[in-house]
Amino acid sequence: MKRTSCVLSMAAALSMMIIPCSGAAENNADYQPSLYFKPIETNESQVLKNGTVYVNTSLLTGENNSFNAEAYIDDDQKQAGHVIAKWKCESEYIALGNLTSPIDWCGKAPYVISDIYITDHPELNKQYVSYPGETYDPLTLVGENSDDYPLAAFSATVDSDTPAGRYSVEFMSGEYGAQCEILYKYGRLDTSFKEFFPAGEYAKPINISVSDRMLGDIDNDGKITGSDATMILSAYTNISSSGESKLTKEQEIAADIDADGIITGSDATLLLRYYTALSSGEERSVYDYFLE
Ligand SMILES: [Ca+2]
Ligand SMILES: [Ca+2]
Repeated sequence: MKRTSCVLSMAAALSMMIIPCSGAAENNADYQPSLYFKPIETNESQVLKNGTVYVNTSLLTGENNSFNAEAYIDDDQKQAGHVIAKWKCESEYIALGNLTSPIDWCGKAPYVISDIYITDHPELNKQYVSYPGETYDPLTLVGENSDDYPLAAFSATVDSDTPAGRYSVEFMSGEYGAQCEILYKYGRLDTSFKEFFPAGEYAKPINISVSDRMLGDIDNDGKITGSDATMILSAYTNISSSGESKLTKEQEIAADIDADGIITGSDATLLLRYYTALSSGEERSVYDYFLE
């Protein structure tokens, strides 16, 4: 913790030295490096096509109710000379833990660096990872790309009593000193810096949909049939006419087949397509089917 605050004040000190940028950054004024997560699915927590994690709480045993995720930096210009990534989960039902250095996780880090600072704050449900640059040069990549290896890995444990709904693990942004920061460096001959504070589309969260049933099984009879698709279609019709789906929250989460946060006709169409495929011998699960 002490070492982390030291790193932060160094970044703050560097930020005061910013002078107008030249070279690579000027030619690509719109460019921004980004941070992203990659969740890893389990039997209980399935990763859908758009990256949303779908958790069926009826499968949670108490022993195995977490999924792992990795945090990455995507920096095509490869000028990052200092990287701080911070993320949090605001729900009391989802606990972040097991923050792990990429060296311990997969044997390699994105950058050649002597110290990676990782700080787990279970009491705040926040995790920090810092790659401090110590010179005017960008950090040296280990692989071809900045995201060949993760910045860090962690776990998210979902309480089996989690109410149905949509949750997220998100990169921190907005408040100086408590946000993600990527500092660009241009080498000894150009000692300027450029600061990025990834947010919005440059720091996408992990969305987590929690329900007590399988995706698409609206009536919770353990299988997907035409009546599930019909229920989605009526919910969509109800929403269009009165704004209310007339489904329970558990059903609403299970009805959002494409996990975009709303129930539309296309959710009904997708589920009907899967049901039709099932009837012709499709063996993949509803999760695997929609991955393609
Ligand atoms: Ca059903
Ligand atoms: Ca939808």
